[in-house]
Parts: sequence; structure tokens; C-alpha cells
Amino acid sequence: MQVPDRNLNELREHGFTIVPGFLAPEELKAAQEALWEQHVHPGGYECFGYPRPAEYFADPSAHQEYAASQFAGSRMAPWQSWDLNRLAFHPDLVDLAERFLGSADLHLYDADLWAKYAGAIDYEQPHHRDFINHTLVVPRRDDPGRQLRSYILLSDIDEDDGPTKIVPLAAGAERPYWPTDKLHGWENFAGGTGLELGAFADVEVSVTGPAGSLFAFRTDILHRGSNMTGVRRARFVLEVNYEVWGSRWTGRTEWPVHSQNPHWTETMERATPRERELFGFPSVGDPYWDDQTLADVQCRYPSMDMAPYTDQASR
Ligand SMILES: O=C(O)CCC(=O)C(=O)O
Repeated sequence: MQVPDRNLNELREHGFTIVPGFLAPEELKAAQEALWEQHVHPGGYECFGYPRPAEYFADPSAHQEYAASQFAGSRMAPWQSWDLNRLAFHPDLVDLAERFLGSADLHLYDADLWAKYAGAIDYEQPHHRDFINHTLVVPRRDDPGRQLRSYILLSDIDEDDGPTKIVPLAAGAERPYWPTDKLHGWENFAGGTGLELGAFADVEVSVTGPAGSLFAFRTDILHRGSNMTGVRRARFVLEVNYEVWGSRWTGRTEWPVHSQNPHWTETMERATPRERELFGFPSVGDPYWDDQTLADVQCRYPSMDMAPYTDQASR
């Protein structure tokens, strides 16, 4: 669904918004089924789906990898299915990013799936702001909305499923971007904010909602991951980050590094020229396109429809 203006206003004023029913039921169902898919590709390249919750909880000791760290269930795109990959550039997410960032020249600068299983590890985090690993510097206070973070919830999340805890912008505004004292260890998580555990307990908002909801937030907002307190609960989110192309000091990933993943080829082949551009693929009309590049890119992406680029190159 198109994100209503009132959610966009919330994002601007409070630093976050939650949009229930963002995904259509069939999009959600296809993405949920795809979470468990596994593929072994020619050459032995394996794409692992996640264990279904019933499978995981039947024997957590068989899935020790999820106990290694809070982030052990995080997997960067491209993933094992088009039904997941396409959500990273869902038209209504791109539309929200364009409206929030005020530009159509968008860079999809990171996309990850993140699975958490109750009891695997303590998922609690200190409060932090995410710009710490999305920029080399800090957001401008007079123009902070230069990056948009989002989670598409692929499972229902209630209070017992380790919801993200958000501190509305006004409540956290007085806290400095950067601590003045040197912090160590866990206190230094995500750059450290010097905040005592339990701070903001009276104003924090839990990001709960049915699967298919969208949670969008800014990189300058204080928040934290919380532990999963329910029994046999599993939480799945698809995380996507957008910014406007341009700044040399922001971002998180270089897509060419991931372009040998077999699902990259399919993703590029099935995406539209506009969707490919979000990853940095040359636009229709870019001087990059000529007879040689058209032919060689077609070899790299055999099922890609090159006509939009060809028409331009032959003008
Ligand atoms: O998983 C969550 O709910 C939030 C995680 C988070 O804030 C982080 O890892 O930076």
C-alpha cells in the first residue's frame, strides 16, 4: 500500500513510523515461504534458508550458529528468492523513500534479512543511533533526514518477540550524538551514547505489529533492540536502507562485491531499469551504453531485456 502522508509526517516529526498492512497478503505469504528455501547451485554455491521455527525449537542445539552473536541471523541481499529480493525495491517503499528524501535519485545502500530465535542469545542492546555505521561523520542537525532505514516485518511482532524500542525524537533530542567520555565494551555498542540501561522506559515505543507491517525510521533516532521474552518465538525482518546518491561519506555496502551470488543475476534480470538504478546499475541513457557494453552485459545477464538501453544507444 502507498504509505499515507500522515506516516511521512510522523517520520519527519517523531523520527519513525509504523505502517500496518504495508505488504499485500500474497506478497507477504510468498516472502514468508521463501525464508525457508535452500538452493545448491552449479559449482556448489549454497544459499541457506532459515530453519522454520518448529524445526529450530525441536532442537536448538542443532542450530548453534544463531547463538554466536545477535547478528548471526543477519544475511545480506541478494537472498534465495525473487519473492524476497523484490521487497527491497517494493514500489511503495521506493515511493516513501522518494518522498522522505526529496529526490528520485535513490541509492539502495544496504539490504539484510534478520532472523532471531528466542533463547539463542540475549538480543538486548543499549540505546544507540544507527548513523554510527551508515556514515563516516554525523548527520547535520539542521538536515538530518538524508538516509531512510526500514524494516518490513515478515513475522508478527508483539511485546514478547523482541520488538525494537524507539525513543521519539523530541524525547531523545537532548542527548548528544557522541558521548564525551570514552566508553568501553558493551557500553560502546554502536559508538556508545553513554545512556544508562532503562533510560527512556516511560517514553519508549515498541515496534509491534502484524507481519507485513513497515517500520521506517531515521538514522538520528535513539532506539535499541530488545530481548525475546516469549517462549519458542522467532522474529524475521527484512531491512532496507535508502539514501540519495551523492555523499562520499555515507553508505554500507558495495553491490559489485555481492554480484557473484547466483541470485544477483536473477534479481538484475527481473528488475526494471529504474529498479536496477537503485543499486547503481547504469541508467537508460547513460553514456556507458554502446554496442560493446550492450553485447557484453547481455552475456553477463542472459535474460535481461536490453531493449531500453539499446534504443538509447542507437539514437
Ligand atoms: O533488531 C532490532 O530490533 C534493532 C536492532 C538495532 O537497533 C541494531 O542492531 O542497530
